[in-house]
This record gives sequence, structure tokens and C-alpha cells, in this order.
Amino acid sequence: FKSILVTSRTYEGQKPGTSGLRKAVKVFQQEHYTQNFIQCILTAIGPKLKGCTLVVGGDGRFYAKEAIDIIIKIAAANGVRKLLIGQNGILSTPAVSCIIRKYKLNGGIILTASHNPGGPENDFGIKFNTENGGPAPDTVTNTIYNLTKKIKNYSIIPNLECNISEIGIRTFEVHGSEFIIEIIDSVNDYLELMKSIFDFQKLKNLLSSNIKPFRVLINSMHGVTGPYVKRIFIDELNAPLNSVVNTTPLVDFGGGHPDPNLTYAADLVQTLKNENYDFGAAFDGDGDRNMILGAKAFFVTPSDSIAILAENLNSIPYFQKSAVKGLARSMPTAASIDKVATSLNLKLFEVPTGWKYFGNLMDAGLLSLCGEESFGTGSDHIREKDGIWAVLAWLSIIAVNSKSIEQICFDHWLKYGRHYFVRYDYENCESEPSTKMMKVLEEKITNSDFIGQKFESDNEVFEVKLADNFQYVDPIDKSIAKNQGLRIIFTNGARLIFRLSGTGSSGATIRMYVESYESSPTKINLDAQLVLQPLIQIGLEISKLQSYIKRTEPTVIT
Ligand code: VG1
Ligand code: CO
Repeated sequence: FKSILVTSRTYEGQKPGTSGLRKAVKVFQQEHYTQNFIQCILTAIGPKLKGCTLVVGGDGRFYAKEAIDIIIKIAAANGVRKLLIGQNGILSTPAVSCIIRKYKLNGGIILTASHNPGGPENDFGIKFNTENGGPAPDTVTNTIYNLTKKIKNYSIIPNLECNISEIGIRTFEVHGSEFIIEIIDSVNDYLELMKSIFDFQKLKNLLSSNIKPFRVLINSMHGVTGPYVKRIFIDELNAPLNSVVNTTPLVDFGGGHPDPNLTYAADLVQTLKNENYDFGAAFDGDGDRNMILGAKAFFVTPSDSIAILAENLNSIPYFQKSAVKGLARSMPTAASIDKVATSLNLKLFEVPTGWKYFGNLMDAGLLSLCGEESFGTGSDHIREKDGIWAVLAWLSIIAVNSKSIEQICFDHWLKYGRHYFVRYDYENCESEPSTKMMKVLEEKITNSDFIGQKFESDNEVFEVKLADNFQYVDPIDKSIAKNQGLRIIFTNGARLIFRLSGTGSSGATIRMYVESYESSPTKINLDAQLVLQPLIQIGLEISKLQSYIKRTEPTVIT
């Protein structure tokens, strides 16, 4: 096979956001658009590109097959030696991270727009992960972006075709050298990793006991986790067949929004309310997010989920083998885990939103468990958040202490107090008023007279203790991430945070994060929405958000 050089044109806006490049499918379908981005990812690998091995896969959404075909043709033309590709293009984001690390690859390309809807009228996305298995850090994504702004041509082998539906190795001769494509089973490597972390026999006893099995309902939302869930929960752990639903990955997720929260996983919530299950879980399109529910759809806030896992890591063999290093959360995530860190005498890191910021800490051996309020939970077993891992971790705790999910949460609040948390998302707003709102708010809160100001709502008074635009200095490489969200911290520990999302495919999404802390045992079992109402009102008042974007209600509340 011989490569040709195709003359291209540049496209604006090929800037990877919080987690990869996300745009409408139609944008990716434009002539040269996807090709440009793939070429720039490869060029950004630098001297290691020639002869390297990469893994490729994704959540199976619309346009993934076309994108994989483009990747094969461009990778071969650019001197890549080998591609590992998930069968039919299916690999979850955590599985890609696992495979990069296990086989010491140079990186991986993930075809997904995560929790964004899929199909011809919806979104597609491309994430690039580096050799530690984690999302490319800012330095790499900036290099890629800069390359996209000046790309003139790309190398491609137009007639190099490969059937990705059959497992096996195929070799091609490209410019006198071997180019290898290995189609791999989507689940094997990930399953093996999970078996090395958890006690599968114990979990099997829990789920398939003939005396009193623990009844779980796992909803893959027609995303990538289906095949993983079937293998792990049905084949390996012998859970009854009705324990899993929506396990066939579909190009459009069956028309749903593959985002595991109370709004988009409403069918799971409904079934749990009506039927006798002890536990429910759902994942997003690419399998890195998770939602945990107890019987009758009792909701575990993601921020509490990490804190509870942190407290109980000794139930998991992986953490029995090596001592727990530090803990971490993203800045907007509620501080429940901070309390556990203090009590266990572990260091707690607060990083900007996005999993890439945890990677350096893990690589340096400083971090074992971390999470985000956005339904992301994970550990240093890989360098991505991991939905199925989170469920297995919860089940491991239950296998040891035999309490209900609700009881586990309640006992946790009793011991540490409760961090009430809610996030208001205003999706798809106009960009200009949204950035204006953020700019004016930043000026207001960073003005020296803002500290000490008191705000009152519903007879509750909140006094500002600190307010800034969050900035993070990576303790390992000293790189600085600026503009990571406006935060207002009150003297009673309550917090209000405003951020513009970095994962939308068009327009702007404003997120308002609201958190307060209650330690009194009589106040820990209340409705978060009600408890946080006064603070929500103050947030809306300080930011004047509603008048800037002309909305009275958020699109989603999580
Ligand atoms: C969102 C979440 C963030 C998460 C990111 C990627 O980013 O808030 O916590 O890491 O999505 O998740 P943003 O910039 O829209 O707030 V995923 O499941 O897309 O890989
Ligand atoms: Co995701």
C-alpha cells in the first residue's frame, strides 16, 4: 500500500474541551474535518509516532465506524506500526485506559461524545488518551489544537480497508514495512483487570445466593457498557437475567440521552420505585460515569459516593494489597470526601473539573481514589473514571457489611455530617450573554469589598469568606490551569460555584453548583432541594444569571 498526501483546508474550533472534541455528527462529516483532527492527534505524538502502537474503540455511536476507517487509513500512512481495535469498534473509555496501560501502548483514540445523545442529528466526539492511559493533558490538547489551525494536508492510504467485526490479526505491507491491525475482544482485558481488583467469589455469593440474593438492576442505557455488564454480572457473577437491561449498544442509544442521572435514567428510577430491587445503577454512553441507587430509588449523590467508598476501601482486595495513598475530588464536587480524608489522615487534593487532572497525582503515587460530582468515580487502577468499577466497589462494601444503601449513607452522615449538594445546568444558552454574565460576576466577586458581605434568604444569613476564579497548580509538573470556575465560599462552609461547561457541542452551558454542610443529626435526613433553596436564591441573585440568559428554570437539575 502507498500513501497519498491530500490537500486540506483548516476548520475553526477543533479545540478539545474538558474531555475531547465534541461536535454535531454533521460537523464531523464535513470534508476533511475528521481527517484533519486525526492527523493532528498523530502529529502531536511527535518522534514516537513512527512505529507506535495505539488502541482504538468507542461507545458504538453513529459515525464511529466511518471514523475508525479514517483512523486506520491515516494511521497506516503515518507510520503507525500497529492498531488494536475493539471488535465492531466497541471499547469503553475505562477499557481503553486499561488496555493502554496493560500493553504499554503509546496512546488511544476513543470515539465517543460520552453522555451526549447520538445519531445522525446528534453528537460525535473524539478523545485522545496518552501513554499513562489518561486523557491527554492540556499541553497535548493545546498542541493538537494549534496544529488544526494550520494544517494544510494529511497522509492517507485510501484503499486500505479492514473488517473490524472479526477478532484476529491482519497485516498489511505499507511502504515496505508491516502495518498490523489486531481486532480484540471488547471485554477480556477489562474483565481480567476487574478480577484482579475485586473478590469475584464474594460478589457472586452476594448476587446469586439462593437464600437471599441481593437484587440489582443495572441499566446500560444502550451505551457501551452492555457487553461488559452481561459478561461480568450475568456470566461471571451469575446474577439473574433480569438484573441487566438495555445492554445492546445502539448507534443512537435508542433515542435516549445516555447520561446516568435522575432525569435521563428515569426508567431505572421508576422500576426501582415500583419493584423489589435492593440496588440500581446506570452508566453513560462510554461507560465512565455511574449513578448508584438504593432500594426504592434512594439516590446516592456522587460526592457522597466517593466519600463512602473512601471510608470503606478496606472491603476491596486491591486496596488491602497496597496501602491507600491520597484522595481527591474536582473543585465543584462537595467536600464529603474531605472529612473522610481528615479522619483517615490522608492527603486530599482539589483539582479542576476533568479527569485529566488526577493523572499526574496517580502517576506520582500520591492518589488512590477520586471522583467528581458529575457521576465520575475511579481509582488508580486506570487513569479514567470507571462506571462498572464503581458498582463493583459498592457491591464489595455491601458484601462485607450487609447494610442497605440507605443505611450506609445515613450512618455516614451521622458520623461526618452531610454535604447537601445540587447542580443546576442551563444548557444550550447563547454564548455571548453567558460569557458576559461570567465576566461581570468575576469582577463582582473578586472585588476586595466582596469578602465579608452578607446575603440573606429565608432567614438564613451567609457571609462571604473567600471568592475567586479557581486556579490550579499541578503539584507534580507545576503547570497552571487558570479560569477553572468562579467560587464563593461562605463562613459556614457553604459554597456557590459557577462554571461554563467544556463538553457541549454548541452554544454555552452554565453550571451552578450549590453546597451546604449540616452536622446536626436532626438535619441530615432532609430533602436537598429544600435545604439548599435559600442558597440557590442567593446564587441566582448574585449572578443575575436568569436575566442574562433569559431563563427562569434550569434545563437539568442533578
Ligand atoms: C463534564 C463534567 C466533568 C467531566 C466531563 C467529562 O464537563 O462536569 O466533571 O469530567 O464532563 O465527562 P463540563 O466541562 O461539561 O462540566 V465524560 O463522561 O464526557 O468523559
Ligand atoms: Co463519559
